[in-house]
Amino acid sequence: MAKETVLVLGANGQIGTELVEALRMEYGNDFVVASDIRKPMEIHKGPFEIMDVMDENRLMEVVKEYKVTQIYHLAAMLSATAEQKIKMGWKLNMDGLLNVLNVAVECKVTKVFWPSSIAVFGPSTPKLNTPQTCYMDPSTVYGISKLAGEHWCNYYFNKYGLDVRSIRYPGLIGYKSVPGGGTTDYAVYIFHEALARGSYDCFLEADTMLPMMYMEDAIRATIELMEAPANRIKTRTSYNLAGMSFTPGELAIEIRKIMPEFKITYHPDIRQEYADSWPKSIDDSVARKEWGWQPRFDTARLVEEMMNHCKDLV
Ligand code: AKB
Repeated sequence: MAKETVLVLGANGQIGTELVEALRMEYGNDFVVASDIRKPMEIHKGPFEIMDVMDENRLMEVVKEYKVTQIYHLAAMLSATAEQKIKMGWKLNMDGLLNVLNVAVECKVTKVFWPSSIAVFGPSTPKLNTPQTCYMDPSTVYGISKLAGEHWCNYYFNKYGLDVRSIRYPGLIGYKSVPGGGTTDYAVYIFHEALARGSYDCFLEADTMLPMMYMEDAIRATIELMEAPANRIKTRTSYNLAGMSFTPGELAIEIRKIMPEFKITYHPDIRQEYADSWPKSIDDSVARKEWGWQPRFDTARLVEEMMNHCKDLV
């Protein structure tokens, strides 16, 4: 196998923290360059570069210096934050992606990964078992940027032959890192609060069903997609991916199986609107068929893992 050098942009974020670790196991510490706009809290076990993805020249410099062959571009503003900072959210999510795609073509990077989201769907999209291809009318800046980004990926594939691959992540839940500025974040905070205080005040209604995934599944899916033979990747916008679906009320019931005294209250805020516009469950049959995707974690197993691991953090 040809030697790969991987660059991860947004390495300090929720996905980046875990992805860098997994990629370093796969490719070796020295062959995975982590980068972010700030130094990480923990010292990375391999190369780290401070970089703003908005700076195309600096990106080009780093790609050339390390002879990067693959880029994972994770730097983005999530749904709730982007609604507060509309222009900045659009600029970071769009210009950042275009910089990465341009540099990848210019420097002959062989593969690019870019995350899309269930936020590409909107109020007119079928809510149950949302198909891979259907009507999409995103109602958040984040969702609009992700839908446009999917089409930019497809454009670069068709026009320049750039091997760009993408997943529409559902809400991601892991214990190694915390999310920031998203709508599905409640499903991470609930575990930390349950263990710290025995209770959680949820910003979504009890019956708000959303598609979710345990981080271990999401990281494995990402690497499996990137390592799949190119001829199996027929979808160059982004793949639907499902793990599980639950409501805050159902999650609380699962937590009570381990912690019977756990209490939950509900005070929905503006994020309820974003959640209400998104699917409740996802049809990922295209990803299963084209590159063999299979989730391993259901809600019960996720709760068990999160309660076990988060208790060491309290
Ligand atoms: C968010 O809530 O904004 C993200 C997402 C669904 O992409 N987790």
